[in-house]
Amino acid sequence: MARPKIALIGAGQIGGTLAHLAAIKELGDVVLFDIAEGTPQGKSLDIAQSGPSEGFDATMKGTNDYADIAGADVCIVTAGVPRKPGMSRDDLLGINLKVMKSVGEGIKAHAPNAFVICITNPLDAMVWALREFSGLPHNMVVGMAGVLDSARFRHFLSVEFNVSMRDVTAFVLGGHGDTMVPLTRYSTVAGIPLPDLVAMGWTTQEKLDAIVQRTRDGGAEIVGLLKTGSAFYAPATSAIEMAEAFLKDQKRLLPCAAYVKGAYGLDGLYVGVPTIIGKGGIERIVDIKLNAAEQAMMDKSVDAVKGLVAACKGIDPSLA
Ligand code: A3D
Repeated sequence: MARPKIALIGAGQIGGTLAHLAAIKELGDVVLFDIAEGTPQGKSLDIAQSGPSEGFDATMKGTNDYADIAGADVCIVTAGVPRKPGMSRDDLLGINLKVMKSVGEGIKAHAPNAFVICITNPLDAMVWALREFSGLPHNMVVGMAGVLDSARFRHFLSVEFNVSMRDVTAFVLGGHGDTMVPLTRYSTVAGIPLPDLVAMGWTTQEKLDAIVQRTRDGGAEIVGLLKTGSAFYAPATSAIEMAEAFLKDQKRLLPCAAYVKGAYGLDGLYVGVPTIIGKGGIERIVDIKLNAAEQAMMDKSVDAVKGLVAACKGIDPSLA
């Protein structure tokens, strides 16, 4: 049986890390695409040469030609520019929208049956635009943000409680921006919800509020430290988790930027919601009942995403 084919569109910080992880986990043969000549070829060769030590069987190919992604089972898109200190994700909209157009057309022409995971920011608007440009079914195009935002939340919580990260579950919904919605009621330590842990004296409401805010600012904190780019290790592992769920039909319940029509009262918008990922792509959207405060946060987040989608339509009339 042929190995799955994984096409990585963008061979920058996240793209290179994705390629290395995909190889180490033997998820399939990897094609690394970028418009920068030499970068995908050099990174592919370097990663292939880690094979003897790691002991993986996967081929690595670097390319500047979309024809090489032909027949890919999964495409993970990181093409574009990341933010620098002082920039918001939304500042990237104009330049990355043009990139989504060329990437969407490349996928449409060469890998129309792929499960496509978008990482490029501003995430919720870019995954929407990528879907429009590629014309793929909505259930096969998804954005990575919630897995990362939840992982950041889980990490901070595990440090606060001094428990293993494996026992902390957390949900962050809504758009991938300052208005994201960490759901404390649905976040637990081994099933014990965070509000109960506050009542049990494990932490205080003030500390929990500070962790929620740090999660919202999680990307900016790293941008501020790195100064020359944004986070890439955890974003790559998050997308690999999603790709694996698809390739292995794991039916994982993961928060992702999915196309929501009906659930959450939405009428066709990409936004972070709990999803089931299996061989059918996004197989189900889980419509959690939100309380009034959570719904208000979700509404604010949805409005921010709608504003970005409207801005895309303003820039590129073919999207209107
Ligand atoms: P970077 O290391 O700059 O890599 C981007 C790559 O895209 C570069 O190698 C470029 O040459 C390439 N590129 C530019 N235009 C094109 C094009 N038209 N076709 C193909 N390749 C192109 O950035 P990065 O890997 O650090 O980040 C990539 C993207 O992910 C950025 O937009 C970030 O803002 C975003 N990001 C999102 C998250 C989320 O959680 C959603 C987290 C971190 C970064």
